[in-house]
Amino acid sequence: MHVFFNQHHALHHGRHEMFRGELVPCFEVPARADFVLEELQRRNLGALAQAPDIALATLERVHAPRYLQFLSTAWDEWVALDPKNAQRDALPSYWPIRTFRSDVLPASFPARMGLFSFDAGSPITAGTWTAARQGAACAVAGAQRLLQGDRAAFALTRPPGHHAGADFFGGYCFLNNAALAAQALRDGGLARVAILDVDYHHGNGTQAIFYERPDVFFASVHGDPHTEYPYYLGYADERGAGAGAGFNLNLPLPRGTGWPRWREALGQALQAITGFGAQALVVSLGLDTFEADPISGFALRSDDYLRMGEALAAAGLPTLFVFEGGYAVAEVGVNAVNVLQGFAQAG
Ligand code: SP5
Ligand code: ZN
Repeated sequence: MHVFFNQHHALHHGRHEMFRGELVPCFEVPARADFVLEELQRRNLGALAQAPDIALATLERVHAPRYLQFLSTAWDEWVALDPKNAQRDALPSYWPIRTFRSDVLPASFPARMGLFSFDAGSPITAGTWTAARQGAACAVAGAQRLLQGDRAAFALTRPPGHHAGADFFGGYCFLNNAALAAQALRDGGLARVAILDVDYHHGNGTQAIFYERPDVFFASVHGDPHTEYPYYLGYADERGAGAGAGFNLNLPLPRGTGWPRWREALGQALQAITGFGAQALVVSLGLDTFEADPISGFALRSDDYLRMGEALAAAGLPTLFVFEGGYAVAEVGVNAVNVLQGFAQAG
């Protein structure tokens, strides 16, 4: 299986995120991707391949031009506010919640930062734009492998992507790698594409991007948003809207959920995807369902990820894995590669 590793990922290196009134060290750290790469090499799984740069027009298939414009200049604008900002991460402080306008683009950079984000946990750093763009390039390159007939590919992207919407960042995500890959599969000629999101957190950005579309089915198994981030989306009654009605499936599960119940939900999601008639599958592969994850509440064990890979293989679809969350840093490599190995050995 081809592995597209974002060689620029470490250029995105947030120092702090806001948590309960304090700046705490970021959970989403560069070492995460390095551990996955090391484990791939240890098991001799996957052929490392280089992704070509991604064109702005490809990003615009999913993201709004004014958002991309913001993101591409954000760091320079942040430092222009105060040269001392070069030593600090950029975090938003203001948000245009209901009754405020979002059609006007304020001249103020902090005001625009809030317009294009939904939390204070996703710092922008000097290399965020370069890293995010190259991560997206890896996802799209993986999609191209499937279009060329490969059974599977792995986009080892960082920063993650599934919380990012068409015009907002948040949840450590800036560009929606999985959505860009699904769109590339559509643009490459596949009529029906499915995205299955197995990250602990609901993929609110991906859902929103495809919510009114019948050509990309979105299914997600995640912590119940009544108690879990991102709180404001991911409920079971969200089934899609307009032409997309019926093409969105959320399977929220309570904190403490272990493998047997999780596996049942996966089966339900895969059945819906098969029924939809998907021609290819994009898996938003978060490993924060692991029992030792520091910010999540499920109880999957390392061996369960082998079974997860086998179950995904049984769907019989060309499959692109896109790396998302997973913050038990020392174990994230073993868990991610277990999914890939379970998948590869099943067929
Ligand atoms: C891609 C992804 O997995 N993003 C997740 C973003 C979650 N951000 C909110 C984190 C809340 C931190 N809670 C800390 C609990 C410490 N015990
Ligand atoms: Zn997550």
